Amino acid sequence: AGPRPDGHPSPSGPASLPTAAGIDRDLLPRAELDVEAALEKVRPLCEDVRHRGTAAVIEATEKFDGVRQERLRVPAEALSRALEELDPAVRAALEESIRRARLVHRDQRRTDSTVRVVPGGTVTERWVPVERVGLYVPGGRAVYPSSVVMNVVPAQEAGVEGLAVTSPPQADFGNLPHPTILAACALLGVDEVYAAGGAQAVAMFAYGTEECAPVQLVTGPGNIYVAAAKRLLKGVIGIDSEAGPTEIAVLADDTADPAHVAADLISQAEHDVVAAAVLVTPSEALAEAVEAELKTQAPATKHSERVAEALGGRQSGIVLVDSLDHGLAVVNAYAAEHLEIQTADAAAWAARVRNAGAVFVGPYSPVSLGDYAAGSNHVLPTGGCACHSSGLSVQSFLRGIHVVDYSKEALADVTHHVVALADAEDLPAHGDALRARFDWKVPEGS
Ligand code: HSO
Ligand code: ZN
Repeated sequence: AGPRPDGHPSPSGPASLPTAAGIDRDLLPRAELDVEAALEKVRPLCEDVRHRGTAAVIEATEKFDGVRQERLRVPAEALSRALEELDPAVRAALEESIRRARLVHRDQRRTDSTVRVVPGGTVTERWVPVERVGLYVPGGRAVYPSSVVMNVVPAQEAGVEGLAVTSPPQADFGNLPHPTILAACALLGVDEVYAAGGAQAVAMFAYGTEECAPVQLVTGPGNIYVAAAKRLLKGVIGIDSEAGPTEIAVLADDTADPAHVAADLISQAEHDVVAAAVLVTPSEALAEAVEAELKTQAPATKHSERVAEALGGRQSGIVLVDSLDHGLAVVNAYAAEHLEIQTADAAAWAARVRNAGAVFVGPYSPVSLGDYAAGSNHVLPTGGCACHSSGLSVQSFLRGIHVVDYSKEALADVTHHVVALADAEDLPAHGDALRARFDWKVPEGS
């Protein structure tokens, strides 16, 4: 990346970052996505789907995807056919990916817990899955059956009963979603699949149509119109966090293999011209060696143009730091979606990471492993959101409900406190609701 027009230091070359304690997050450049601008475009479309249902989705699909459909629901035969025709090596890989993800996500399940607050007074936390969830799977250039796994497995392990998947129809595949997407659904036992994409698909999930019952939660990444529809309909439905461009940060010292570091940076740059690939290192020798590796590896990769644009963008670069401690402060401030630690004693450094979507420890845990087959989830917070949010998990599909159960005596014992606080808030009827149960007296506190 070249020098920045706003006068901030460029991430390539020695950056004049402040001390480890006070990293200015504005010094760490990021790609920006203008979802707000798309909101006005998707608003009438969502309203139309709300009022006219399937017909509106079909019309929008014809307009935006150039595909004319009779119905949106993918027939069961198409799902089983896609699975039969799936390349056996891809099937085996998907099965292993599902198996590992299940192991990890099953362990995230929560058990109800009851706290006896006082004799006769309990609060139980009950974990209840969302009833019906809609999963958006992008189509077109990005065909990610792995993302079907990463969304469906936690939902299923959480106990979600109604699970519907939607993905844009592809003219090349008989106006159905990409066959690998259909096969992944079939492997996971998801039989409710729709051939719809864009904002109209999110509206279909949110409001329901003749074909598709409304869902309570929509997850999954999509283009800017999908993101805008999710933002617009949030409240009608719950949504997962908005997925921004992929990011990889690597914290490395001179024990790291520059060829591996470069390959990992390129792997995520491959996603998008606005993907971010950042190396943070105190070693000038490593920085130079990685730069040399990038110069040979990047032009040789299949999507070299996309990769070159991503690596050359202002969101990518090499940050030279004074020490690994300084580097740790930088990566914590950056809060990358993916953070690799390629240093001596990598596990100890990883333990000190506070902000990252997921951390990949040591030379044999590259991000690509996590993308497909580590067992971890690859739907992770981007854009710095890792400092307050987590990736997709079983928890994303559960709600914890407090169940309060007090006896007469237990309520009597605390009534004077409730009355005192209600009066302090000038909400005396709140206190009266308790006093009414005790002949309008305030029982003496114990
Ligand atoms: N790295 C992406 C996930 C993905 N990679 C899907 C390949 N396929 C965001 O975590
Ligand atoms: Zn990836």
